[in-house]
Amino acid sequence: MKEKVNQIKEVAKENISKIKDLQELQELKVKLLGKKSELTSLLKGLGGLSAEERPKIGSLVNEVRSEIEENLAKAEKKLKEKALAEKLEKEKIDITLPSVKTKRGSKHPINRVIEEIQDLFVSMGYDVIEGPELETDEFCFERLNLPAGHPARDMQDSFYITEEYLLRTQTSSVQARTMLANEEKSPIRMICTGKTYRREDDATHSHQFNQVEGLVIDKKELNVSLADLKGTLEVFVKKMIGANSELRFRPSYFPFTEPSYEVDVTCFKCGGKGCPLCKKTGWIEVLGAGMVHPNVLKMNGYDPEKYSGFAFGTGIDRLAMFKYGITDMRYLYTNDVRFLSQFDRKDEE
Ligand code: 2NM
Repeated sequence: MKEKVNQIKEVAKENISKIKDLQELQELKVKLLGKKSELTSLLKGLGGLSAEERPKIGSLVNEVRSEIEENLAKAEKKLKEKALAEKLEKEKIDITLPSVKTKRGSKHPINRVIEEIQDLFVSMGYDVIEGPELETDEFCFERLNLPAGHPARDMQDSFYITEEYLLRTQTSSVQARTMLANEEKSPIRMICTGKTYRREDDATHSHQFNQVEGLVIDKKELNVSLADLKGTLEVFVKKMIGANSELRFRPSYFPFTEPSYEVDVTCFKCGGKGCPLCKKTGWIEVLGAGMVHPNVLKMNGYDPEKYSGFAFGTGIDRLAMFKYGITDMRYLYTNDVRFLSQFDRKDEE
């Protein structure tokens, strides 16, 4: 009997060492340890043995059984490791292989300039505020001191959608909204950048363009003055156009400011000596500005006796053209990839 058990053990060992895959292992496990296995029938037959032999053979069978179980487990572990190693080898990725180049988009020059302007004014404590492009007559004209019939309304022919709604002709509608919405009538320091629309029909103007307009309002005793306006615009122009730029204020007219100015900057092409770009004047007009008209303050809930402020505005498209030396405005709108790809992200990486 003892020999029989040891023989089972040896045969099992031999068979386990020959297993090639997990399927075979499963089959062998059933054959060696299952209900119909030799070991199980030996255990079942223990009753026929003498009282002396029974425990000896019983414990031997159990010993062999656990030895077989252990060997099977070892074999299973080995097979699994082998399968994993094979899988890893088969699915190996060659990380030294050159990748397929993907084309990336680039930031549009207008958006670059917009972000630069926003960053600059945020650094001076301004809020950046957005507003709707589809505007009401009320905010686009009425509240900016351009009542119905005002001749200045003819200065820009607008895209009316209905009698009341139009595409905003200027971002100052957002200034009006900001003043009116400020219930505490607290000081304001804000800019608005965005698309504006005018019914232009000549070759040098687009019907859609981008503006930035700024507004500063504070208590009268704080005396927001023309000097503050000039200082602010100087910072703006030196950053956007050139550190050596000088400013020149020429009296002008806007319905929403009084006094009003057109602001020139030293020609960045000739440095002020005179060239075709500045039409030999040495100056290029870049901004409009002025002190906020008392009517505008009043109409938007600010008492002109208690508050004063300045405002300014300029076209972003023209600034982008100056900055990048773009000679034809249409490049900004026709989205030719050969043009756009020149504004890659080198300086942002
Ligand atoms: C300009 C020129 C001068 C301007 C005025 C205002 C408001 F609503 F606050 F009064 N916003 N923007 C303004 C003034 C804009 O653009 C050429």
